[in-house]
Amino acid sequence: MGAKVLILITLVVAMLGMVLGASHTVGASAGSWDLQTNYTTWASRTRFTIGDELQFEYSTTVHNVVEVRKAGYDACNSSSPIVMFLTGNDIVPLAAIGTRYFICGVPGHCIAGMKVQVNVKSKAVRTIQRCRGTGKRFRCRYETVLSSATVAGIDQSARARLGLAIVVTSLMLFI
Ligand SMILES: [Cu+2]
Repeated sequence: MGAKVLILITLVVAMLGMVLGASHTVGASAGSWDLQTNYTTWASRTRFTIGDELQFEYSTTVHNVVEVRKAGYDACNSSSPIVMFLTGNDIVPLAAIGTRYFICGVPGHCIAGMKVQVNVKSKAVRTIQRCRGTGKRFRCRYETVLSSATVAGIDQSARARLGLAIVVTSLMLFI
């Protein structure tokens, strides 16, 4: 009875881990939403998929976040914003495929580099091959993972939990 409840909980946690996306703190880990970080570099090192979220962390006395269209992004013009964020700890869900554009609306900051564009991709599933062994004996198996799993720490742990759930489920079949 108790063991089955535990197994059920493990499975639910694993599934939640798969459904929930990753949270990307803009500029992390070397920076944040500031005048020093290179966001082109940051975005190129991060894979954004549907269900993820961006987190902008900054001092409200110094910066803000304005979501704009491409023209506003290119021209550093925040006069026709899609949304303005002002809390200093803004969570932006990435709910659809496509490119999103964010700039700092404080005069001079966007031109100085406080602008980031994020390309949101579908949560494609792919298969990876995993081998382990010593000497001439190698065992390989194929594993299906979400494409974001190689980048996001959250998804890494979700995959670990899923793996655990599969092991636990297999054990249950033998009991
Ligand atoms: Cu700013």
